[in-house]
Amino acid sequence: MTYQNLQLSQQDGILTITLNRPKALNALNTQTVQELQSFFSSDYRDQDDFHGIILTGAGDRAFVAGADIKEFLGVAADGNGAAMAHRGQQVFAQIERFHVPVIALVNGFALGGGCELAMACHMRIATSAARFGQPEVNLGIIPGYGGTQRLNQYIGKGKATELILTGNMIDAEEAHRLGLVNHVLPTLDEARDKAIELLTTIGGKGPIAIRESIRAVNAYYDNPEGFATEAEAFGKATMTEDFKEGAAAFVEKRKANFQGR
Ligand code: CO8
Repeated sequence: MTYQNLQLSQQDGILTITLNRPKALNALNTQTVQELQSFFSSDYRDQDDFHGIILTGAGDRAFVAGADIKEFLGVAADGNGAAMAHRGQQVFAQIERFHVPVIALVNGFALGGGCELAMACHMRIATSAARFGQPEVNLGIIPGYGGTQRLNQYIGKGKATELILTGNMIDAEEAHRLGLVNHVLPTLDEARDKAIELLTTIGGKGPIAIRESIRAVNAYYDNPEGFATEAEAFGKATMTEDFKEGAAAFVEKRKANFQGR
């Protein structure tokens, strides 16, 4: 399969997948989500000659700045919000369940769907320039790709609720302190080296042990009801005037004026 928005390169058994829409800060449009689905849809592939994946964003500004607001405004307003969230959740679950470790290498913004994508990976390594957040409330909506579920898992309910309700961003050091990020390194090269070091260590272990460890760790957090509630609530929020106002305010680069309807 050839990809439009994903760049794949492989070295020493480590596959790097780069989301490549730097002008839109690598925002996740439908095409990109479909390409991620296509890549991660297989369970166990005997022919794979890689033992770990680094998932990263192109350019020096962002990992992923969220779902592509300009694109999903039209689709979600047609009443497809819940279905869109559900589809994205399934793709992110494929990443979380992938049989080899996937490390998010975060250099810059990981916001909204971007933070959710990083959280679906098995580990996160950030540069000092990384910024994390779930700013959906600024658009009059809520996280839809598992953010309300996985942020709790990493940083606990109190802090997760604060970030989701305020839309505030945190820097890499705070994300590390809270447990959202595994390691923070000053530069992208150092962060990449750390990801390679971890994946190389893991690559020396038994592949079946690694695969089954991933499966068992995930089992502890398996909560389909929470994800279903999120998709339904996301859909509800996309049907509001507040969402139209929030998205218009983003495009017009101004503060939104929400009316609660
Ligand atoms: N979608 C589309 N375009 C984007 C996005 C985005 N999420 N983020 C940035 N861009 C574009 C900007 O529109 C701008 O384009 P242009 O040059 O044509 O005006 C370009 O990228 C550069 O961005 P800025 O000019 O805004 O750069 P700044 O340095 O001023 O600000 C920020 C950087 C802070 C990252 C700012 O761009 C921002 O706030 N972006 C939006 C972040 C956000 O709200 N993300 C959450 C989106 S909602 C979401 O992810 C929901 C997930 C679940 C969806 C489930 C169903 C689809």
